Amino acid sequence: MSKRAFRYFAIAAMLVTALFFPRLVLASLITEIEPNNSAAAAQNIPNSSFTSDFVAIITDSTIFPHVSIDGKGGAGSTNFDFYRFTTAGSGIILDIDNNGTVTPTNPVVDTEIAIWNSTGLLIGENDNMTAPVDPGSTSLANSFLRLDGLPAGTYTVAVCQSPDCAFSNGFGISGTPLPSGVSYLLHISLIPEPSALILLGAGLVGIGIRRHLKKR
Ligand SMILES: [Ca+2]
Ligand SMILES: [Ca+2]
Ligand SMILES: [Ca+2]
Ligand SMILES: [Ca+2]
Repeated sequence: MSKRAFRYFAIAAMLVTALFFPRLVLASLITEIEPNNSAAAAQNIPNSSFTSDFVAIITDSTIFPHVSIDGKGGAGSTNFDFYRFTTAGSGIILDIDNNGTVTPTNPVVDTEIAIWNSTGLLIGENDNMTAPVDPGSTSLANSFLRLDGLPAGTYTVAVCQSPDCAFSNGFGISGTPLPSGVSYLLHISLIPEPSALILLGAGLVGIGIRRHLKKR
């Protein structure tokens, strides 16, 4: 193959990949770092990793800053996955997606998730999302949780294998971790304060008016 032909081939391959495997072009993808098996060892997700880039499988991705974590199951009876992040906003969305490949060794990821505030108070948990299946998932067994009206602060999230997980105050968790061979995407979205959304809307309207006036 000539150099030029190879270049065209490489570009075509990239376009096909971007078209059919959108998970590979997630705007902000973080790889899970083990061990993260307890709240004390939670993986810190820095604010700098949240973006507002468009991602089709994330709710209102251009409005809500979001990050995606490429997580994996593993060996061990206490191998839960904990993540921690800080928000100045008023709401949080936690969205588990199958990580693209559903195979015999990576079947539907039947997760359970939980979230605690900075004092260890359990403020939410979910096993299965309610229908319809949200974008990025192929099964209702993927977890999805939206919480609104939260104070700014630091929050801790855990991922566990359904159906025998139990969560409790004080970052308590028991049950079965996700097994080896399973991979998942955890999208975390931060919903801004309503006042910030109004400002954002006003800004967009302003840009629209400026463009309109320029055209005239
Ligand atoms: Ca893991
Ligand atoms: Ca872990
Ligand atoms: Ca999803
Ligand atoms: Ca589930």
